[in-house]
Amino acid sequence: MRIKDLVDYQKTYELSVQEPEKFWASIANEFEWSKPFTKVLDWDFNDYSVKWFEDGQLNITTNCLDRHLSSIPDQAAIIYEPNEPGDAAITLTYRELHARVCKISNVLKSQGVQKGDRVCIYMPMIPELAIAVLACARIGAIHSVVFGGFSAQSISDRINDSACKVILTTDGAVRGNKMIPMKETVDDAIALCPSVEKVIVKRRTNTPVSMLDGRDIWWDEAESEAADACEPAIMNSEDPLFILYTSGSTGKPKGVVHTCGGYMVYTAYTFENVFQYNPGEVYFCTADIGWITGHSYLVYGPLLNGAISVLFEGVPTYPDAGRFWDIIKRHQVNIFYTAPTAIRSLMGMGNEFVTNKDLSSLRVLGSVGEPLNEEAWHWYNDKVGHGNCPIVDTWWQTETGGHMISPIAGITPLKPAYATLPLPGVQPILVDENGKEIEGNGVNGNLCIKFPWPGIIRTTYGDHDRCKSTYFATYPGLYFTGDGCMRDEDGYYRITGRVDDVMNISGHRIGTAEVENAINMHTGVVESAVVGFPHDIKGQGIYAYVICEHLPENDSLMRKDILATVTRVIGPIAKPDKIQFVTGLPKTRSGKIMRRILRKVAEGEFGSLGDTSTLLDPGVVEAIISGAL
Ligand code: 7RM
Repeated sequence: MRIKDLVDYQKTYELSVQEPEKFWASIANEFEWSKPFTKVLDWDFNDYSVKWFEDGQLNITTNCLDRHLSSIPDQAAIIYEPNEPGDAAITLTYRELHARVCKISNVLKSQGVQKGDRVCIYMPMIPELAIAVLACARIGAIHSVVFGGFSAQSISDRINDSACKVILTTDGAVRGNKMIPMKETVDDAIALCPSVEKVIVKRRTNTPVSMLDGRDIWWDEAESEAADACEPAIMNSEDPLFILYTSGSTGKPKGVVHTCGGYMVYTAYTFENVFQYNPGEVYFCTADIGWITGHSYLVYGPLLNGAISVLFEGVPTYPDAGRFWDIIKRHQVNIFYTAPTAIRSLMGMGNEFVTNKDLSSLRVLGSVGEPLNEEAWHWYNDKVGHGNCPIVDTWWQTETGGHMISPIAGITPLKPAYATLPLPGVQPILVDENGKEIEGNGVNGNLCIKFPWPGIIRTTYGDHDRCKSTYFATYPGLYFTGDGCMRDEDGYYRITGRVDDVMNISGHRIGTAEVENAINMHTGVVESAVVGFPHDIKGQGIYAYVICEHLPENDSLMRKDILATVTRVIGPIAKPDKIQFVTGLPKTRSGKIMRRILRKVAEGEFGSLGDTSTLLDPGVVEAIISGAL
């Protein structure tokens, strides 16, 4: 079901709105189901529940792997580009990937993992991370990948929330010129995780690690003894496929649950259409598999389409800021998908790293994670795409499973900094604070979606009420995205950023409350308030206002100590860029922190603080401003 041109897009979009069940059923029927579905959709956005292809049965790995064995067994599925540019890249064909996934499936089974069990994966970007994900899916275990940059505390919170039975990790990791411990961090994490029975450790760095007898086993030994065939578990369409934790405006990150059938159909459809993927093309997504982009558009979407997916272990600036371009040349990449923060940081390092590179293989460029500003759009278009690669600025979320508002490469007329138009099956609506629809064009509002699509979040693990209240209670009957959005005169959508207390730091979602809780754990801290502020490279930076018991004697040491605490509690990605010690916070009479004012001060806008009449103590604001100057 590939969209051919703009007229076809319009016709397809119409059909998807008029007859959504017919539309999605015809796409879903292109896959292999062990039992075909007869019912397409059941939904309720008020008492939230959504079911797609409910009575169908399938295994997503049959569709990612087995299905390609008769047609393209010797074609590359994954090309692994190691951290060191001098090390040989490793290609896994569909046949090889299938065999290795089966082996690890058998290893997991032999370690007691059963259908429905939760398995945590904490690994660097090596092929075994993708293999681990697919092995879980093959036996019906629910994977929960935790990004390799998170702290031991974050891992144990996530493991405990979903009672994972097994964790897969490595001895260590290499990223750029840094060596990073992995097993050691896992050891610290699971000291507080009673559910964990086994730890499976892949060798990567040959760093010495402690291996507990009876609990810890070596991946390589276990894999070498395992059989290379494993029958896929037969899953109901609505059985959970994975949990992925993501930050919200309150409390601890929540476990977003995606299910087998709908997620498969949605990631496959959007991958093929948005990138207009052609058989045999090489596709390179720079996201880590620890985030939703890596799940949907490095592993599942590409493999479902029999694509060739490049998996890069390192960082964009090692050994220098030309690394991405060297990889594109080396593997003759046709489609390149990255984040605005990477584009901006490479742009800042000078054109000499990109201008002399052979990028002639490129056909399509993509962007994801945060707004792509015009300056970065033009640099990407001119210096990387040489003016002849469409840029697909894809707007979507962990909760949406796949692309929602995005150009279709080469088909949708582009506008810099716009996600452009909704994909087939996606029905956006803008509402005001009272939930009233804002109709017409040339308007701004809160972005909601009014009809389900197959990739929509099903629940937040272990707490369905949290799912209902987070996404379906703000505007009854609608899925609320948390984003602000403008619809211009042409009906084109431009995402303006979060309207809740979620920050977007280099494309990573971090809740202000999470960072505050971490800062408040530091000894001597009484209270803190955290806001995002505009940052040239990261998109947003983190600004923390901190009240201490006593004004610190050594400001700079106290700042460093607080950063160490945040790193320990969450991870280095949540470290504030600025810490300002204050003696009071602007609060309303009811005790609510007025973040609006703190955001203005963080932006350096002291003149236009807006309405401050509800402040309990207006003097506090003057003190904060003079401290910020
Ligand atoms: C895929 C992903 C989701 C949040 C989302 C937005 C922001 C993502 C774009 C974007 C503007 C884009 N999942 N966002 N893509 N903003 N243009 N193309 O990033 O769950 O980690 O984050 O990211 O605010 O709500 S996520």
